[in-house]
Amino acid sequence: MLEKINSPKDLKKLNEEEKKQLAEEIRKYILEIVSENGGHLASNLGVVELTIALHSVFDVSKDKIIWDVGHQTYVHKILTGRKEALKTLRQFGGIAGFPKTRESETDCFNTGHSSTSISAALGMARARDLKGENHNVIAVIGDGALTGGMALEGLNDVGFSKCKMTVILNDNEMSISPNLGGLNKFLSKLRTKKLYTKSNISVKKIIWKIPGIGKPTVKIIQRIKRSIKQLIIPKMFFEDIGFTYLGPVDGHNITELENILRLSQQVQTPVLIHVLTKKGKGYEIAEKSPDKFHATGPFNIETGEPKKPKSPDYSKIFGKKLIELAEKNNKIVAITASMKDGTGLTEFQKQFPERFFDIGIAEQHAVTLAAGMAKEGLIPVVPIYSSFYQRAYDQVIHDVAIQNLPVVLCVDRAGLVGADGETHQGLLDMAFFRLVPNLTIMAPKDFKELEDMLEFATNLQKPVVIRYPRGGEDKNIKFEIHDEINLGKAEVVKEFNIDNEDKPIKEKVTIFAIGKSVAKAISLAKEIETNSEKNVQVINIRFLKPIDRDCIIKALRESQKVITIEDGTIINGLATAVKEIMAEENITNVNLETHACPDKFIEHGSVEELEKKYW
Ligand SMILES: Cc1ncc(C[n+]2csc(CCOP(=O)(O)OP(=O)(O)O)c2C)c(N)n1
Repeated sequence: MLEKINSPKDLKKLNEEEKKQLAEEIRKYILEIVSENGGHLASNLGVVELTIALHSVFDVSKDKIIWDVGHQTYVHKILTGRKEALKTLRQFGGIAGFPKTRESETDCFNTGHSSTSISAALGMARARDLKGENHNVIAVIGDGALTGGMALEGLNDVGFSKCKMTVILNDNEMSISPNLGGLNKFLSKLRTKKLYTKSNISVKKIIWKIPGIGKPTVKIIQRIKRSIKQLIIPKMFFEDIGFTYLGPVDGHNITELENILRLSQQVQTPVLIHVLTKKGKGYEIAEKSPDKFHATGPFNIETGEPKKPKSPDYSKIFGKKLIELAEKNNKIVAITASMKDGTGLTEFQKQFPERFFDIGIAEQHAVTLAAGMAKEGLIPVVPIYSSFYQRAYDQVIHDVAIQNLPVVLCVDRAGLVGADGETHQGLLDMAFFRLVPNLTIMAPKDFKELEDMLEFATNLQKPVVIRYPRGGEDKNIKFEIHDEINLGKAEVVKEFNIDNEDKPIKEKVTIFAIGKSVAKAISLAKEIETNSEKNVQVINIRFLKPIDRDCIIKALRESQKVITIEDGTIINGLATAVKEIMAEENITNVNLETHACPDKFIEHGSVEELEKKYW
């Protein structure tokens, strides 16, 4: 079947049995590709039938489907002419793991961060109405993404708008880990309802079509249905805020899905279709561990084991050290926005369940929650990926920094992250946090320094950012020097060589580096000294803020050349800080070379490939 499908038009020619067969072939195809390239497996296996049904009923040459987060669009890509290209999934120069408008017109809106689809869809629906057009707009959102504040802001407005649009709630009871919270409790009540079937849908459909009485009759039925629901499910939230709720429907039954989607087309106001799916469907190993197979590196299909053994990474080191600190200090609490495993908090939860809070995909709430806790004397530690901290910027400013509250903001996945591309690169955090008064900003050169910084931060009694990269330490550099952490003090990790007569020194070079770039600076220093007669010192800046001004001025005065290296954007990071000091101190006789990422959104590829291209 898969061979016959080159566009959604081909799909429309298939009968029920053929579509079922296609679904199985697509599963196998995705499994093979993700086991080779890595990627988001379980979420894609869960939406195979839903995607087939959507493309069977709607016409994406005019209808708009917006996929929330967008990590579950591999099936959509296969069905919209990118079957072969999917073999290059997430590779440098290959197809992206998320929807990209530049890749296909059928990717009508870029996503990557959670909970944006409903707002974007409503925007498109309102634009359609103002332009007098007539197509369908559909947002597909998971129960995890529904926990994000933006999704609820969107629902609120859609319900009020009375716009014709559809929200498909893909409910698999999982975020990355099991979905938690009050909304999940509410959904679990809906899940226990009898599933919608073809027969009760078609009766309604027929009534709808009777001229004159169709619509009023359906409205009466809806009202009765609603009041019955009110009896069974106290407060039918979706209907109360302005949606027609349809479902729940079996998300692995293509025919039932198509029926309910066709029915939704007839409703002229907002519809929410509740679709029940299984994350990892069809691959038993992923069905059993959907969290492990949410996003995975290459793995062996037979066993599910990773092809490359996992080595220690910054997130794990962070999690381990936090447990050690929390054992000694019972004020320490940890908050995660639905990223318990990714941020290294799994063991912390086991050890301190009452001091661990998984609050849903809600970074803004996470930070203000932490501020509240800090105000009352706790020491909240909040690890969030760099690109998702973008969500919580105002909360960091308004709730944490202005009140100078002791929240430890741990910026995980800082710098280039690789295969997830533009939306996930952590290149902006130094730049945007540097603007915020009262924040202390640090970055460790290795695991040991992360541990020291975390201990320092939990004792600081001020708001503090610690940023660290994805993955592990630089394999080629082992640091012997670990000076004690002192607020605003840099560390010399390689001194100038002693001047001697056999090898006279022509030029002194200082390299300033921060975070993982310090290891690169050591390699660069060796390279310069091997290939020239220059004498190089390397300074680990440690604190982007407050920056060690005295140390920088001293180095600027004694060097003929200065190099800065940082794993962030060139704007408003370390290079900018050094340039500011040079201007303020009127130091003009130093040659400055900067290494940072350009002022550009950086595509997907391996970290090594991207570093080579951009760093
Ligand atoms: C703002 C933001 N925070 C965190 C993430 C990381 N993330 C990606 S998918 C996901 C879970 C999504 O769950 P759900 O919407 O239910 O989709 P499923 O994978 O279960 O199909 C999370 C937390 C993100 N993409 N965006």
